[in-house]
Amino acid sequence: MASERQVRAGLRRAGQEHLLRFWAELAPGARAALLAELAQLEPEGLREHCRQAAAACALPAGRPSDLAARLRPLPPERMGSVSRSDPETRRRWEEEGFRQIALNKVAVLLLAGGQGTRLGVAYPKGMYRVGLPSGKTLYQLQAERIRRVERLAGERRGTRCTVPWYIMTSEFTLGPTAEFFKEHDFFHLDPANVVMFEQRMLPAVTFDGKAILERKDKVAMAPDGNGGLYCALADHQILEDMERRGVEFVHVYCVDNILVRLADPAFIGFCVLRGADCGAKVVEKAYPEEPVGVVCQVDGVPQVVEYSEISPETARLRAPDGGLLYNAGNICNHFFTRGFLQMVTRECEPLLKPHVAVKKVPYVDEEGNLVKPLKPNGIKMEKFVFDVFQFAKNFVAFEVLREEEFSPLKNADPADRDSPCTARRALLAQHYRWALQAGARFLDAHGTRLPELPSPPLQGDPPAVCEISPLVSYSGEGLEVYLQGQEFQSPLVLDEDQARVLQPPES
Ligand code: UD2
Repeated sequence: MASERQVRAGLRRAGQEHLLRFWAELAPGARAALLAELAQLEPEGLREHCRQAAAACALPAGRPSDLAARLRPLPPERMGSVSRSDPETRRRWEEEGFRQIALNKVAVLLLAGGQGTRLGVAYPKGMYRVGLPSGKTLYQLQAERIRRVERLAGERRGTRCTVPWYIMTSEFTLGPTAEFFKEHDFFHLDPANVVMFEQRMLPAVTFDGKAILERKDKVAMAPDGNGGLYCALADHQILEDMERRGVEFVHVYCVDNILVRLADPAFIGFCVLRGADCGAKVVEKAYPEEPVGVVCQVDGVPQVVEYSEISPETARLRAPDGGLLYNAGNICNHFFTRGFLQMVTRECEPLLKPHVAVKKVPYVDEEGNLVKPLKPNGIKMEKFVFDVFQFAKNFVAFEVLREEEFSPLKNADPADRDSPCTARRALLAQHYRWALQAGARFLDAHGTRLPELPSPPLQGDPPAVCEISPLVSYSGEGLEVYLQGQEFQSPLVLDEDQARVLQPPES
C-alpha cells in the first residue's frame, strides 16, 4: 500500500493536500482507512476533476445559454409508438423480441448505484416495499418479471432460456443489495445469472475546487452518476461476460419504476427490427416541469436534455396541436446492442461531459467540527447514461403508455407525485384493469358489483384491490383462464398458488 509520504506528494501535485489536514490527530486505524481511500485517487485525475467541477459550476445555471436555439423535437421517422401502431405491427415486434430472448441474446441491466436521497431511506431503493398486499419489494417484482418473460419466450419457442440480470451498484448499495439477494435466495433465479458490479466514486468539491472532507478521516465521495456505467462495464469486464453468454442486446433500466417491463419483448423487437444500435423508451410528458429528461435532437443529433438543464420556457413550448413541443419524456429504459456498448466503452467514454449538481455536502471545518450546511456548498459531478446517444448510428425512440409502464418512486409520502402511494396505486390500478379485461367481476362487501369499466380512466385508488403476481402475468396476458366470468371480493391477490386453485381442471 502507498505510504503517507507518497500519498501526500500526490495530493500536493493535485493541489489537495488539505485532505491530510487532520493526519496528526488520527488513530492508526483511521489513518489506514484514509490512506487507502486517497491512494485510489490518481493525482492527475483528481486535479482535473476538481478543476472541471469548479469551472463547470461557474457557468450560469450549468446550462449553455444557446441550448434552446439548438433543440428540435425528434423526427417522427425515428419514433415508434405502441398506441399509434396497429395490432399486427405490435405482434411482430413482440414476436421478434421473444425470439431474441429465446435465443439467449437478451440481458437486462439495472442501474442501482444511486443514493435515493429524495426518498430518504438508508437502504437501496430496490429493497423498498410500497405497501402492496403481497409485501413485495421492487427487486422482487423485477426478479419475477424476468422469470416470467423467460418462461413466455421459452414456451413460444419450445426451449428454456435465460435473461441474465446485470446490476450496477455503488459503494453505498453493493453490500446491502448482495446481502438482500442472498437472504431471498435470489428470488429463485440462478445466482450464476445475476451479476453485480460496482461503479466508481468521485469526491465532492467546493466551489473553489477543493475536495471536501466529510470527516477528519474520510473524503466526501459520491457515485459518478448512472453514466458511470461505461467505466464500470470496462472495470469489471462485463461486456466480455455478455459475449461469453452470447448476449447481443441489453435493456438498461433504472431501479425505481414499479411498472418497468424488463426485457420488454415489444421494445426489444422494435429496436432489433429497426436495426437500431441504441434506443430509448419514452412517455408523453405529464406536465412541463415533470422531472424527466426530454428525448430530442441537439444540433440534429439525438440526445436527452435532462430536466435540470432545460429552461422552464423551453419546457413549456407548445406544438401546433397544443401538446408540449418537447413531450418525449425519458423514462430511463434504454436499448443498446453489445457492439454499441463495446464501441462506447472503448472509444467514447472520455468524451462524455460530466454534469454538475450543486448539493449540501456535510463537512468538517478548519477546527475539525462537523458542519451540516444549510445552503449548497459542494459540487458533485455525474455522467448521465443517455449521453452516449449522440454516438449512435441508428437511434430510435419507442413511445409507450404511461399508465402501463411508468410510475417512478422518487419522493417519500405524503408527496403527491412519484411517491410510494402513487406507485402502489399505479400497479394496483393496472392489475384491476387487467383483471376486468380478462373478464373478472368485483363485488363490494354487500355483494354489489363494482364498476366494470372505469370511466374516466382510473385516477386514485381502484374500486377493488387486485394484485397479480408477475409470475402469473407479465403484461396482462393469460389471465382469462383464471378470471373469466368469475366474481371476486376485494382484495384479490393472484399469486402462483391462487392461480393453481382458480385454474379449471384439465379435461
Ligand atoms: C432519471 C433520468 C431522467 C428520467 C427519470 C425518470 C438520468 C440521468 N435521468 O432521473 O431523465 O428518465 O430518471 O425516472 O438517467 N444511478 C446509478 N448511479 C448513480 C446515480 C444514479 O446507478 O451514480 C441510478 C439510480 O439508482 C436510478 C437511476 O440511475 O436507478 C436514475 O437515477 P435518479 O433516480 O437519480 O435519476 P432521476 O430521477 O434524477
